Amino acid sequence: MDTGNIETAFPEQARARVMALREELEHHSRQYHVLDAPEITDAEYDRLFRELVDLESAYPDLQTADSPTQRVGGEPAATFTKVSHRTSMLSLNNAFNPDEVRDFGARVERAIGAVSGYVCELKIDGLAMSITYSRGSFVRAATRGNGVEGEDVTANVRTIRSVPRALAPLDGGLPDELEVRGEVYLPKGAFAATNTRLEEAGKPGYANPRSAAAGAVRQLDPTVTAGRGLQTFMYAIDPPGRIRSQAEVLETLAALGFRVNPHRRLAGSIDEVLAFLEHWSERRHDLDYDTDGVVIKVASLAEQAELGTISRAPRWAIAYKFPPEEHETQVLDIHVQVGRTGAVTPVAVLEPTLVAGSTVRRCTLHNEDEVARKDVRIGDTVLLHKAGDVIPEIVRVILEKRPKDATPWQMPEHCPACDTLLVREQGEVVRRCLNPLCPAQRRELLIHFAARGATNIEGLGPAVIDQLLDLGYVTEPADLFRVTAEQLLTLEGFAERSATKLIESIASRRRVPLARFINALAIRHVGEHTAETLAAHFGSIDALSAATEDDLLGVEGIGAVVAAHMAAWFASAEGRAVLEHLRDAGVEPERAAGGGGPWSGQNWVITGSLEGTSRVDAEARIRALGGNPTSSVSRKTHAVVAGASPGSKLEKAQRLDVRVLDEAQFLAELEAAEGSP
Ligand code: 3BD
Repeated sequence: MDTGNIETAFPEQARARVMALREELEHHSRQYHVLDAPEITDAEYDRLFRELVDLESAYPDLQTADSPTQRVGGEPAATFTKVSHRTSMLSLNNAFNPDEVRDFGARVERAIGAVSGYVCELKIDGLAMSITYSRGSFVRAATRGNGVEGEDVTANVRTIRSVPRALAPLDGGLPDELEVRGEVYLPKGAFAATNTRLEEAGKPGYANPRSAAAGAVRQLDPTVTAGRGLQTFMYAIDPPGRIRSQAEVLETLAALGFRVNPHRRLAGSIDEVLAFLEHWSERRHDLDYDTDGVVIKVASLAEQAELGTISRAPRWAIAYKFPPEEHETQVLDIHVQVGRTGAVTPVAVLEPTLVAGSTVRRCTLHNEDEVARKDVRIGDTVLLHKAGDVIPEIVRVILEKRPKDATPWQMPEHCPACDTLLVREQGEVVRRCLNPLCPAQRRELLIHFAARGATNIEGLGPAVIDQLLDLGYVTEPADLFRVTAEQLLTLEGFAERSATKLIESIASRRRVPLARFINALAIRHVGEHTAETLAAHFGSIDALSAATEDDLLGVEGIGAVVAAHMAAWFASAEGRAVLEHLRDAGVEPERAAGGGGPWSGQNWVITGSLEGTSRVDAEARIRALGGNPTSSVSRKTHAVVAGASPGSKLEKAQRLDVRVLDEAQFLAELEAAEGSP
């Protein structure tokens, strides 16, 4: 329904729509702010929000204090300690077009007369954060939450490299307590990498960089946060001391050691502001982070104070929202694609269209539930956008343009490649082809095997693999090592020299690092990261294939699902055949450095102080034997060494029934192991 209809609608209808919109917005706001699990795009949310704003202004009688339009932000979630902000974090009014920006300028000038200038800042689509320094040292970080109360995420924010632990000295000194505010975000590249990693581990990826950033900030384990690559831009400081303008705020933040966005402009007039908006509407996709608009602030702090705030939004600032980068296109077909682990994914084939700087031809529909939820049909016209400017996504179907004969799409019951009945396991959203001989899986497996991150065979991409498969030269990874130059010459695009070159390149990959070899096997849930862990732990493919499910569970970072899949793969006839054939073809993964040794796979914890040796030395000796010195006690701990005044780790070891040694026993075992062959 658009506002054009609403103006002629009866108030009863308007009331019903307002109620429905409020309920819907309430729901999506919670999904977004509290659960980090948005179900609709930001653009869609904005559209609903806007519709409600328009309705409420058309029918002021329908306004209520508890409407989402009167409140911004979500309730903080329960898992982190709550903290009250010293002064509440304000929200921003939005402008959705240049006229509304002009209106803002007019309001400001009506209130205070001439304005000395505006500062334009890119609006980073991240998470608003407050960081407190006490006598120049980082002491606390809190999310914005509902603006009054947020969550204490100190331990996680401490891991972000661009957040200084100690402030740089400032001319004129620093107040004892200083608060800075800004945005924590995930660069587009780090967003893509996070999703790849999650998906490798069989977990769903994040919908966009913003929710990925929220996910990283709200991890219970700070080491996970540290590995995600969060970044920051700061824009506010409190108290401002002798600072007199927003431009100086940004300069001071940079001088203190914070990251400040370089793309800003001091505009003397609203026309200059509009020029900045126009410039960045077009160029925003070139940036390595998502920006959803521009924040325009009256530059002078004195003028800001004069303008004041109304219902927690400053009258001296406004957020201009870029028009959503959405394009209409047509769904030409819906294919189903079989992945290397048999997962079957519906993919929309689209009329090629330019979105956020590149042409989109295909777009994943994830799974059958998702297709049903959006009710995407072949022939439909859809609205397309890109999450994080990276991942194309169908926002919704434009129902008015649906062909009359379009029918709901249905997932095939059988594998499109081998006709095997597809299986949807309990609790899973995907259907899988479980036929290990499925040609589509085999193709994906071979492509994966030769790809970067796996054996990395230069010159052996999908096009060559497809031909090798078609001609019957290969069916499994080991066959790649037996392909001859004569065979290659029968392929399209090969001559004497290129054939020899590829043969050499394949031969050179008979020896690859163990981690890449493990990754190349394409075992479900085992990606690059897990493969590294396993290689470091077991040191050789023989040790790994001999490991029981329990052994695997004992490896730090390996969970029950991965352990079960690994064990099943190595026990299966197909898995064993793949390995044996590779061995017969002369493939020999390189032993991982540091792997092997008599203590291979053992996690050791040292607690308390040692007298006869230093902790660093003791840990080095554990490592030399193949063991892992770790810091926390769990059921996966092999043994705990209790030195003097051991503390809570000893208690935990006793509680979990983990073996405890004193220093003398430990040294005796060390020496015995070091003496063993
Ligand atoms: C940015 C308020 C003021 C200090 C209030 C003027 C609403 C998120 O890059 N300046 C920026 C950015 C955000 C800002 C202010 N300047 N407020 C700003 C901001 N360059 N994103 N925000 N915020 C921060 C918010 N967040 C979650 C829910 C509701 N509102």
